Amino acid sequence: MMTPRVAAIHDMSGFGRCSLTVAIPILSAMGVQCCPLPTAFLSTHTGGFEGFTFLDMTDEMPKVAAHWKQLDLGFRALYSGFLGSERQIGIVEDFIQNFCADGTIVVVDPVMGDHGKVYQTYTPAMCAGTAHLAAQADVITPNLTEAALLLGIPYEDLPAGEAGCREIVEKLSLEGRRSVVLTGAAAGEDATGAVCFDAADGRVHAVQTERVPREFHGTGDVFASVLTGALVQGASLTEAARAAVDFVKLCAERTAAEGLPMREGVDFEPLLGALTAWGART
Ligand code: PXL
Repeated sequence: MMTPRVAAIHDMSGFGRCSLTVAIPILSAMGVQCCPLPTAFLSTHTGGFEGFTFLDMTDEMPKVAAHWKQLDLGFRALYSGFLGSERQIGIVEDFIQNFCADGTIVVVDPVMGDHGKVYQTYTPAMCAGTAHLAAQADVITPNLTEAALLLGIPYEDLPAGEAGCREIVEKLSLEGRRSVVLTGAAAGEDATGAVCFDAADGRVHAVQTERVPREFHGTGDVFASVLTGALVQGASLTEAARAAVDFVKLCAERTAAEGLPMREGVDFEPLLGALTAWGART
């Protein structure tokens, strides 16, 4: 079997473990070839660092897409995340149009914010554009902050509890046409994980684990990367969400035990071995 290939449209942040520095090693460990299409190059991510550099790659992206098209490259999944400019919304939409074939899985992580706050570089126009882009996805992976932005309601007004999460994913499913994996979604006290609407069966599934009582940066990127890798390797949405929930939990436990500063992300590198069974072939 050919090694499945994914186009990963995210920023590259040199320090802080997020986006491409997470997606590339995770997909590789899962036996998936990751082809990065960087949206920006930053010295660090924007959560908890002052004075980060930001090189916008908007002008480069259509040229990369055109070369890949000329090479007739095909991708099993298209996976987008943090974008660097408003113009990139249309560029990513064009990319999806151009590279979507039979069986291509389009995963859009509608990266916009966390903990009720919008990220520093995300303008209101970029948030509106992200909702537009997400309409082209087969699967979206918002956290609660992003779910509120996609629904156009204040974060504080999100429906609460497991019943609330179920309501949110159903509302975000575009009448059942799109799968939704809501992250950081607790179905009970001391629990956390994902609540998923699966467009394949029209049902909502809660995929939960015990909560590690601390906040971490970059867990959304770890989660969405494992989810994408598992989907590409043939898992159902619920199986993929289970793999992602379990791996993030493993990372959170290790990072909490080490007392790593939040802005350094989760210490996932020593744990990549837990993912390699996904890529094992006889
Ligand atoms: O983890 C999402 C993310 C990705 N990329 C950059 C970020 C963030 C969140 O802060 O700053 C550059």
